[in-house]
Amino acid sequence: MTEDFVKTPQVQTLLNQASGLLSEGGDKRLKDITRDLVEAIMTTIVKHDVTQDEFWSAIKFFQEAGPEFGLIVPGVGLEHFLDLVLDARDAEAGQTGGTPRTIEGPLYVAGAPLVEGDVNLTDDPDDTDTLYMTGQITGPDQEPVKDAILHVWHANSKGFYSYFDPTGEQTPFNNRRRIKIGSDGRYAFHSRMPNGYSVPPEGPTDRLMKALGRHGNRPAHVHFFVEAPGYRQLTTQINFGDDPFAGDDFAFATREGLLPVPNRQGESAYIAFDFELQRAKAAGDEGFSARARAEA
Ligand code: MBD
Ligand code: FE
Repeated sequence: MTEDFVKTPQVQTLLNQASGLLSEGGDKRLKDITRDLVEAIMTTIVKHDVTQDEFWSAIKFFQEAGPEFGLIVPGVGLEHFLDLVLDARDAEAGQTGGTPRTIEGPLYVAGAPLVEGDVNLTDDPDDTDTLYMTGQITGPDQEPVKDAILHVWHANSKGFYSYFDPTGEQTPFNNRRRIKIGSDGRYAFHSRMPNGYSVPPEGPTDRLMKALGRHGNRPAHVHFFVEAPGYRQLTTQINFGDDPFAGDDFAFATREGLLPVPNRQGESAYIAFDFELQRAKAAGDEGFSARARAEA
């Protein structure tokens, strides 16, 4: 049997019926996308001679994976792919330049304290070195961006994020802040050094990664949203350039220009990193994607 089987009238009619294309109501765009997605699965089944056992074990995997979908999406490269799509659309529209975007990941929590000045991010005890990060947020002509809000979040020295910590040892906004930036665009914060993240051991993502001959580790990193009136919202992160996983991130978030090497001096480490934003052009450029996010 070849993949042409999917193109037979019997299967094509099944696809049109199942995706609602022959029904009156419903959402036309959802019908079109459902149809092509299901057809792609059918084609994959035929192409690889997928057995009954393989198919049903895949379904069982998805049923168990539910809560870890936010990890599987970056793990299989889909979240980075979305960045590549946005980059390509920007290039087509001539909207380029500035600090590269990179993936948000599933561990942001809305509602972190809004603070000003030289900010401490870490509320909870953590016996490790101190990270000092400083820099400036500018626009395309190097003008300081006024009235920005810099959202920062990162893991603790065990690689765990507050709110999502399986040990339950962190307060809800540990290592999470929204920093209100003044008219000079400058920011400064310090915190306990994060360590790299690993997916939950033996969970669905870990099992998938192992079955693919891969791992579920990320280098130590710090996440950012940058928002400011008149500028395009930026989602990005810096990954520590000297981390063993800097060149082998399971989530594909590391990018050229986003891999600073911390300047380590005894128990302190320093990173200087500037953000350059694009100017907002289209409606909605200033705002966030409609992704569902945790809130505390
Ligand atoms: C993370 O901390 C993260 O940043 C991403 C992208 C995926 C999983 C965990
Ligand atoms: Fe992260």
